[in-house]
Amino acid sequence: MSEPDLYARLAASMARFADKVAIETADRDWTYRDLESAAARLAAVLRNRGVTPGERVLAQTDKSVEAVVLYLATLRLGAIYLPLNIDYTESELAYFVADATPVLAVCRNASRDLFRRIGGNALAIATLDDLFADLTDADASVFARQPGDVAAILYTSGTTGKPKGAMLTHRNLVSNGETLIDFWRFTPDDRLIHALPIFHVHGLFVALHCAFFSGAAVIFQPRFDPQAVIAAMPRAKVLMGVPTFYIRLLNDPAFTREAASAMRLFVSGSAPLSADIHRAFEARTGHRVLERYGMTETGMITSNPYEGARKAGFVGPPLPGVSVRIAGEDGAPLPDGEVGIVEVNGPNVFAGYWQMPEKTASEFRPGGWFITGDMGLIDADGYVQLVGREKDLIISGGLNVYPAEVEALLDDRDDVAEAAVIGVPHPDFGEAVVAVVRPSGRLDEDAVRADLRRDLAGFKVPRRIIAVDELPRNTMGKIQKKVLRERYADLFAQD
Ligand code: MLC
Ligand code: AMP
Repeated sequence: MSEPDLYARLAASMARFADKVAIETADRDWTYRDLESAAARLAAVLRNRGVTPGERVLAQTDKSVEAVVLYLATLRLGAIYLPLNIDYTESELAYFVADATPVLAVCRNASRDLFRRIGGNALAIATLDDLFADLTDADASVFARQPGDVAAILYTSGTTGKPKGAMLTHRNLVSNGETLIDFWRFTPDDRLIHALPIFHVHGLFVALHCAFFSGAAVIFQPRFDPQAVIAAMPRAKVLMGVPTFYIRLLNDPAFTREAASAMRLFVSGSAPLSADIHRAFEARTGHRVLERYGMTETGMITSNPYEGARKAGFVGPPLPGVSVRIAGEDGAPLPDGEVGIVEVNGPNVFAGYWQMPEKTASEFRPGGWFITGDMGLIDADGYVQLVGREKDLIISGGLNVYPAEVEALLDDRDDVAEAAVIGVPHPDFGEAVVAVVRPSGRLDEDAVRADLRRDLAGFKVPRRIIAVDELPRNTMGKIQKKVLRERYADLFAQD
């Protein structure tokens, strides 16, 4: 059989498991037939609103099954899905709209005017309610795509410059999904607790595709609430989360060995799971969290084994079909055990950044090796251990913050002479964003944070803004962030 496109792969599951529950919410159950039928009819509505194959459909919506149907309907039309964090502000959104030139923005009712301002005449605007109110019996036929065609664009920020739209192809998403359902032993009997946002790789592709490709059921929760997750566990089998989920579960006394006894698998990723949390989780529940490593540009790269040693502090060997090597700054591969930059190759690696051929070229080595910017080593057992990042990136609660973006806004202010934004250890978020600034006048920390919040999504706003007389510099005059990270390492330390 030829390689299916993503919609064909999903449609095969939706047909095969038609009578099974695909998604369970507090209000109703959706069978796979319900999903397929809604996607087919919503696709007709999208087509009437001007969506054609290859065009971008922007989605900035609350988490709902209707939003999942929008994703499926977009794929059915052969269009490109472009999900965005609900927390993004007007200036952030203006960039994405200008860069990706979507034909349709699906947004919250409260954001209509905003999208009208930034979108101009070429952008159609609708809420999910608008679109669903237009559903009729008419459906749109499936537009088949080639494996190398783009299915989705997900924006990731950059160390310098503007966010980049990672183009994920049908092959990327189908191959990674197939690999994961085999590797993590998904079956139609599984039930996955879904408490992640659906605008990132983790909640949208890893979690939903594992369930949908295997005909499993999703227990769909609007956001991560430890009590709701614990309440769902007796009838669930799998949880996928960022480390903050596991930290918060352990902080809840209701999370006991009994509460977790029906579960077969806890997966963690998107940020480092500390060895301490891994061990505390095992001591509490008897389960060893299965940590895996991935990236927007590559999908999932490595995973600890389902059977076999799940090593605390390691992200496991490369997934089947995925190749990983450790390289020096010059791209020369390093022997096992040596620390270098992690490079990845395989059918999971993205097609490049949307309309940025030069940026794309600079992040690949010859032969298709993608430079992740993560630092790591491969041990004698073939397991990857991540030891840090070469890229100047902060990961807070599984969400990425690039210091340059925050520093640029701070540097623009009259009351700030210069600023350095760093990540420091945080007991809940893993890392927290902190700004260390040299003021050029009176500086009111709360006012600065409030101003930043107007331009930045909440998770990017520094938790603390610390005024200092002088920022430490090396002999080249460059700010020494390492010194600052050490100085403020205990800022959020728990007693
Ligand atoms: C929310 N806030 C955060 C935050 N999330 N601040 C720092 N870091 C975060 N991660 C801010 C909000 O803006 C708000 O600020 C305040 O905290 C409370 O918001 P909230 O919505 O109540 O927060 P909460 O529900 O507690 O969310 C925390 C969280 C959530 C950890 C549950 O962020 C989450 O679900 N994270 C998962 C992200 C994810 O899916 N990452 C995968 C990326 S894919 P204010 O000021 O507005 O009040 C990837 C590849 C891979 O990395 O390998 O998977
Ligand atoms: P994103 O750009 O949101 O896709 O984030 C990808 C980055 O998240 C990777 O480059 C890593 O730095 C980080 N990451 C993902 N999974 C893990 C993990 N298990 N351990 C450590 N870092 C991780």
